[in-house]
Amino acid sequence: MKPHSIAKTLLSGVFLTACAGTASAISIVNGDFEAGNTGFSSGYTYVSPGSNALQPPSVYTVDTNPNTSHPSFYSMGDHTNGTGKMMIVNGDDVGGKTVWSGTADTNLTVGDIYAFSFWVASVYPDSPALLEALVTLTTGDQHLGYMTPTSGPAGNWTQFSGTFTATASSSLPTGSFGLLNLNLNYSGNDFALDDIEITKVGSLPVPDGGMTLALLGASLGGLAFVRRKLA
Ligand SMILES: [Ca+2]
Ligand SMILES: [Ca+2]
Repeated sequence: MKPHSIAKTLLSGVFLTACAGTASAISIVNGDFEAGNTGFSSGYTYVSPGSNALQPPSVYTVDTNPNTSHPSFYSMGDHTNGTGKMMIVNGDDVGGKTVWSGTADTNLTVGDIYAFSFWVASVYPDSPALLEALVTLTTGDQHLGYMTPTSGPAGNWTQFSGTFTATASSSLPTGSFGLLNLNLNYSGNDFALDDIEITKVGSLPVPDGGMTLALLGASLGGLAFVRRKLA
């Protein structure tokens, strides 16, 4: 692990401990897809749901059952309540396209720590997708992690969650979030997304004397120690 990574881990751990109990949800615009094909953008081509609509690769729809739009896709419900809508994607075999990108509907607060999360399910047994989550702040794209859904059985939803600290200036307060698919297989590579959310999980301590400052001092001291040891 690089010194920088160790330092970030140490700081996050201290801050989260100092601010336990502050978790709260912030909505991603249409993150549950119940409003249909609106409130987000995609580099893929939208198709209306219907027989064989979800082929060839690089297309998506928003609907209640993947099997409605591809005869080989699972018959399954969404994650929200089992009968709602989800984004259903036939993964592209050419790289570089954003599968989904969207924004929070509430301003982020600089210094707060957030978890970006989404649910994903494979809708075909072969070659599950490899999704990369990014948050874009004024400082640029920040990698949040990778997620591969378990292939089958139908409706096997799994959740990704990655944390970041809002360090950008207020010029992009809501941040923006993106999902890429790094699996470029033509066959298989089909998946559904649902319930994309952002949750505040902690914050930088407010300097108020006493315990908070003591924790901050301890964390910075630890950081300096790690950097010295690994320099
Ligand atoms: Ca849904
Ligand atoms: Ca496919």
